[in-house]
Amino acid sequence: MATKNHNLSDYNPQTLPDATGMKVGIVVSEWNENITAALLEGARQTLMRNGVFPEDITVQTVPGSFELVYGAAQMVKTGVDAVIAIGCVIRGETPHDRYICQGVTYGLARLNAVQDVPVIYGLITTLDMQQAEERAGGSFGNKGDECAVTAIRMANFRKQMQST
Ligand code: DLZ
Repeated sequence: MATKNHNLSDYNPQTLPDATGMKVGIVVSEWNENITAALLEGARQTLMRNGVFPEDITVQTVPGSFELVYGAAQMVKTGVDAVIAIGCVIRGETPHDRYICQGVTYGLARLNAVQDVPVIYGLITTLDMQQAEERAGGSFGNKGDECAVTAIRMANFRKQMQST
């Protein structure tokens, strides 16, 4: 979570494992596309800045955040080392948004529990568009950067577990 003391784009590159040769799948929701496109770009740039080759990044879009669970479940089967799920749910006039957030959060958590490839939670859940913009390259940084760093760390974690 972004706070006044934690910018989503802050990380120490020297503590990151070598990401050369890592394959990363990114599933992106088309809802609130102005936000999710910025998150995607942040994730792609941070992956490449840390050694992931552009051709090793696979991007697929889904209609809305609720479809991220299905998208990620399919993406993990393609031989990637980590999957990043990117979406943005903004509070509406009804509780509908909360059901979507619950479904996505539970679905992605379950995927992490039952299958082998780490799935990274890139869902922004905000009260309004301004809060989303602040977390998509604005004053709180870019959640896509945080997801890319987490994907590299978790792919490396998996690699280490497999070699023990
Ligand atoms: C229906 C809906 C609503 C109201 N709000 C959002 C949102 O803020 N962010 C988002 O990513 N998707 C939203 N959706 C679409 C659902 O995620 C889903 O695509 C549809 O309910 C169809 O399954």
